[in-house]
Amino acid sequence: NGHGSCVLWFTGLSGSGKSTIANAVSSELYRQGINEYVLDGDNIRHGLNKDLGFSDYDRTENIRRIGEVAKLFVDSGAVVTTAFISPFRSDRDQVRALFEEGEFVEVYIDCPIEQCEARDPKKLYEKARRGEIKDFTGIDSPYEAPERPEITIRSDKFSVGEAVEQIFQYLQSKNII
Ligand code: GGZ
Repeated sequence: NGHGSCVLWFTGLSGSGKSTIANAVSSELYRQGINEYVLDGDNIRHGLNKDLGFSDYDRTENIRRIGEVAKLFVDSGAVVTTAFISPFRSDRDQVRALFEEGEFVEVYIDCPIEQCEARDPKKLYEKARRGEIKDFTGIDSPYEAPERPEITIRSDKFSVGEAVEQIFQYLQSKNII
């Protein structure tokens, strides 16, 4: 297992491309024989965190538990990718504090909300605008953008492949892979 470990902690709005880019990074890491794992809504919100919803309290608890799970994977030597909105700066900073210097890599998937709303693959923005979903991030629940993320990706300007390239350059520059 000749590589370092870290968590690539994606943050960004619903529809910004977090899951798509995270899964593309995961595939390429796997292809390169790197011990990697993805934590996302599919394996966390439907399992460990199925008791949690989208109140401020529940989001904070969601992120706290994901941070602890990510730490277990990093301690086992993996490169972990997480894809959650994680809207609160203080929650992300608390997760950062669990890790050694350099192990927590904040990846801001920066996309204007207009673009996310225009894509709206699951029609969730539409529902939020109609008041059918409340506390929706960016509509009636806040999103606090990172101030000093290790990596920022403008997902409205770059392709998924270019985003993956940018993340790999970072991992190589830090001798993680
Ligand atoms: C935001 C919501 C909400 C509300 C359901 N606000 O685009 P998606 O569908 O697939 O991703 C969103 C996902 C967000 O879950 P996270 O665990 O990433 O959120 S957090 O980090 O804030 O805990 C969206 C769907 O769940 N979804 N209701 N009210 N997103």
